[in-house]
Amino acid sequence: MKKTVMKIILLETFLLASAIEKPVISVNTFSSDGKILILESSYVGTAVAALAVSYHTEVVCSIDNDNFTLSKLIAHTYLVKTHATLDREFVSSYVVGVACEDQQLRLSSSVSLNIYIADENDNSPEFQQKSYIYKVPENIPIGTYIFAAEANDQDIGKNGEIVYEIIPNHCGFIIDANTGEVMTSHYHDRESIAAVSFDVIAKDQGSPQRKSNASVTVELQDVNDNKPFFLYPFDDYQFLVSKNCGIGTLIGIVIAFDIDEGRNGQLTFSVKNPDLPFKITTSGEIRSTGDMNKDTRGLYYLTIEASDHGDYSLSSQINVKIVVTD
Ligand SMILES: *[C@@H]1O[C@H](CO)[C@@H](O)[C@H](O)[C@H]1NC(C)=O
Ligand SMILES: *[C@@H]1O[C@H](CO)[C@@H](O)[C@H](O)[C@H]1NC(C)=O
Ligand SMILES: [Ca+2]
Ligand SMILES: [Ca+2]
Ligand SMILES: [Ca+2]
Ligand SMILES: [Ca+2]
Repeated sequence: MKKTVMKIILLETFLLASAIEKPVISVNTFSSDGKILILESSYVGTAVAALAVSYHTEVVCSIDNDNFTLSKLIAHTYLVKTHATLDREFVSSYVVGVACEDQQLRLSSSVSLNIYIADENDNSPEFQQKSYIYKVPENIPIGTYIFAAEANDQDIGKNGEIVYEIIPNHCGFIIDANTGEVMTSHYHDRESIAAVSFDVIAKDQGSPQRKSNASVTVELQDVNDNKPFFLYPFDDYQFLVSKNCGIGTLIGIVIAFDIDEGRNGQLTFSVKNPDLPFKITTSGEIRSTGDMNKDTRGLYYLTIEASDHGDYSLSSQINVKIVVTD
């Protein structure tokens, strides 16, 4: 009698043990390497993995991340689908738990899914500034560094790899395609063009390619690189002055010009023959400083100089004759 009872108990234990297996969840990732990778632009409802669940009676499965849902495809098979739009630049991977519980036996199993969001080229490079203004002296050596245009792209890999260029490419500046460093490639003469404008373009290497631009203006600062020149009169010009004219009489005017800017273009005139009875005013008027009635020479050779006010002053001279008439 005792023996039989033991036997029955053993048999029941054995039966229960085989029935009391937990649900078994196996994951199909749709990829050969077992990794779950989904493009960030995938529409809501895209399946990312399938789960095969084995169980004995009835099972209820749940997912612990509201960016994904679980939907039953057929008996024993569930699909994990996206339930939100994804943005790799915001969240690049998720760890999602799925648990399945056998409803009668109250036994559950769970799996953890690592879902990686694959990058798409959905961001353009962005410049830190939309426009740049720099001032540089004119005629600086070719190859002088001006500034580095810097753009950032939120994407990764080729999608975020930036190559720079300048448009138009013959504006006298070049850009390092990789670093964005802008340098001069010509001499820039302020007297020809006072400011040079161009665009810098940043292109990513994604497909399709995305790009953006920023405008650059380089203003050329004046350097005193031009001598004054005389517009009037020409060299050896002959002015006439009557003997009867008094001190301070206007004998003639000279006109000179300097194409530089500011002090570099402002002029002062002087007579280089201090012993002669003539002077020149700031406005270029040659006037007598002596009484021409007492003149005995009849003819004077005058050297007139125009000098600019640059730090290293430049000057030009002309020679004129003054003939004293009766
Ligand atoms: C769902 O995704 C959003 C970003 O798209 C994130 O802020 C949120 O934390 C995610 N939810 C969970 C439970 O991970
Ligand atoms: C720069 O961008 C503006 C608009 O953002 C566009 O109008 C212009 O044509 C672009 N310039 C170049 C050279 O691509
Ligand atoms: Ca992206
Ligand atoms: Ca990009
Ligand atoms: Ca100049
Ligand atoms: Ca000058």
